[in-house]
This record gives sequence, C-alpha cells and structure tokens, in this order.
Amino acid sequence: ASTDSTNTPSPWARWCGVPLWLKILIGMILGMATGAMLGENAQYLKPIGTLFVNTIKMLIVPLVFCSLIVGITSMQDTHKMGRIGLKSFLFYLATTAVAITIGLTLGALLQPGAGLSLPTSELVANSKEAPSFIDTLVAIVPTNPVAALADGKILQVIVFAVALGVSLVLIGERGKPAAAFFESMAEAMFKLTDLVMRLAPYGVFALMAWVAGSYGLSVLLPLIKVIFAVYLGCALHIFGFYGTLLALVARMNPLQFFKKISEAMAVAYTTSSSAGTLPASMKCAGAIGVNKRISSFVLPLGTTINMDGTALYQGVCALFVAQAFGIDLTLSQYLTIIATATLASIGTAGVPGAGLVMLTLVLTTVGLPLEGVALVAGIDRVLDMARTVVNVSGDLVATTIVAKSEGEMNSDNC
Ligand code: DAS
Repeated sequence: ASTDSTNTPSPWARWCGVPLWLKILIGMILGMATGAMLGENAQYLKPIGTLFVNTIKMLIVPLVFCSLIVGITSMQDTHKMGRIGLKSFLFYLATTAVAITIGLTLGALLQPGAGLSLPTSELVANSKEAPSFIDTLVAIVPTNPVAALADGKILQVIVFAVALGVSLVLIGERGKPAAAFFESMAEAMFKLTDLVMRLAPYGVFALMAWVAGSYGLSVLLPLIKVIFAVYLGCALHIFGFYGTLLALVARMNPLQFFKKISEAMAVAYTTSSSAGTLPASMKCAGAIGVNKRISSFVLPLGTTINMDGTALYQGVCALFVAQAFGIDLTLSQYLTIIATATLASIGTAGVPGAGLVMLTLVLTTVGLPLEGVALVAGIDRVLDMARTVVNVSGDLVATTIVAKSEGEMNSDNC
C-alpha cells in the first residue's frame, strides 16, 4: 500500500520516490558499513552481488548485437547522404579511439588501483589468460555467428552485427522489415538495461559489503582516484582535444563554442543521457550556426554511435581493475581494449548506466575479473554524468566540423 490510513506515504513509497543514483549511493554506503561490521561473514551476501553481475552480463550480447545493427541501419540515410555520413562515421570512430587512449594513459599514469592487490583466487569469473592481440584479430571473424552469439564471443558478435547491418542497408527496402525488428529489439534491450539498473542499489549493497568485509574499507579509497582520473580525462578530452580540433580544423574560438553548448552540457550532466539531451543539442547546434540539414542527421547519429566519454571511462576503469587485482596487461591487451571499446561505443545506448554494461564487455574481452564492475558500480552515476557530457560535446563538435567542411554554416557565430 503506498499510503496508510492517515494518507502518509509508506516507507516503501518513500523509497520508490528516491532517485536511482541516490539509491545506488545509499546501497554503496550501507554495503560498506555492513561489510565493515560483518567482516568475513559478509561473504554470505556475495551471491546476491554475483546475481547482479550475472544479470548485467545477460544484457551484453543481445544489447550490443541489436544496438550495433540499429547504429548501422540508422545510417540508412547515410547511404543516401554518402559523403556526409561517411565523414561523420569516421570522425566519430577516430575521436573515440583518441578518448580510450587518453583513458588508458591516465589509468597508467595515475595508477588508481595500485597497492590494492586483491586476490584473484575467489573471483566470480576466473580471469582466463587473454589471447594475444594477433590471435584476437584473427579470431575476430566468426566461423559460426550463432555459436559466437551463444558463447558470448563479443568481438565476433560485433563484427557479425556490423556486417549484417551494412548488408541490411545495401539491400535497401527489402532490409527495412529486419531493420525495424532490430530497432524494436534494441528498444526492448534499452528498457531491460533500465530495469536491470534499478536492481543496482541492491546488487551494489551486496557487492560492496562483500568487498569491504573481505578486503577492508581501504579498498574503497582508490575509487576517489578513479573519479578524479575520469573527470580529468573528460576535461582534457573536451577542452584539450576538442578545443584544438575547433581552433585548428574549424578555425573557431573554442571558448565561444563551449559557451554556446553549455546548456546541452548541463542537461547531459544532470540527466546522464545523450538521447535525453538531443533536443538541447539540436538547439545549441542552431545557436552555433550549423545548418539544420546537417545537425538533424549528424547529431542523432552521434547520439547512437559516438560515446567518447564512455570509451575514456572504460580505459581508466579497465586499468583500475587490472591494478586492483595485480594483473599486468600486455601490449596486445591494451590494443584489444582500444579496439573493443571503440567498436563497443557504436553499440552503447545513450541512456544512464549503459557504459557500465559496456565496461563488463571490455573486461570480459581481455579476461579481467568482473568483480571489478562491483568496485566501480557504486560510483557509476558520478562517472556517468561526466562521460555523458563528453559524449554530447563530441556529437556537437563533430556536427560543427562536418557542417563547416560542407559549407553548411548559416553564420559563423563562434
Ligand atoms: N549515459 C550514457 C549516455 O547517455 C553514457 C554511458 O552510460 O556511458 O551517453
């Protein structure tokens, strides 16, 4: 019952009204306190946390497969817009690769997980020896796509999804029913991601209790370093990398540009949703002087396939997890992380928490323990707010540079 006889809301009704990010934070804090009190006995809560991590893992294959196909077929118009679509697609991939490299560099320099040396013996998913980059590259083409989907071989799933998406675009009208099917499947997976993220407060509570009980509260201090590293990386990517692109390529005043997109950046930070920020982004594109013919195509495309902030966050967190469990990454694993995060960013949904699901994918690909997801899940919303600002800013920078290169600027307002 949501209210009692005196019409005052029941505790459950009050709890339901609490924003999800606050519930996750409460779950994290209560989990740490419970773990500190229970000590070793907190391990009895671990199965609840394992259930939550497994539920996130359940999402990966169908979410990546469907949203990648939609990401490619949503460029159906690209096929018609040819040069503009290809230019946008290549720009998005290139900036994402730069973002993941910045994330990995900061993770290596700041070493947020150093000194933790968590034992890898009792991990939920034993981190198997990752294959070399060349082996990964050769194995990237699935000999049996159905087996790749069934076995969750993510890079093979990504390759098959991109190939199928491109083929659906190339067969034109006859591909539309299948594209529509994958579009509704992707919507269903976005909704399922939203539902799974509602379980996060409870899963994070159990995982944090187990982590704090097993390893002590000191394991949580490095999370502050993770937040610092991600926020520093986001600032560098926006004001350093994008700022340079705007000044050198678009010949625009970066400060004027960021001032004009500040509304979209604020909406992105508070909503943690690129899709939800699209209306504000469209308005800012108009204020910059981008012709609507360009922004109405390149911005939605970016919202679907461009996630520089998410890729940067994955670089930092992958190294944090490796350092926390004392696992030294090889060069080929670094390259695999860059390839996976760049390709996976095409399939990341522009909704809150999507990046956490994709982090699970990146960790799985290089054989890092998924318990690492538990360590960062509690602070995910804080990280999501910053990475979504980068995602949205990147969409607007790309749109402006493409418009400039096409001579489609109504007026040079920056
Ligand atoms: N919140 C997602 C977005 O809207 C990004 C993420 O979760 O990484 O872009």
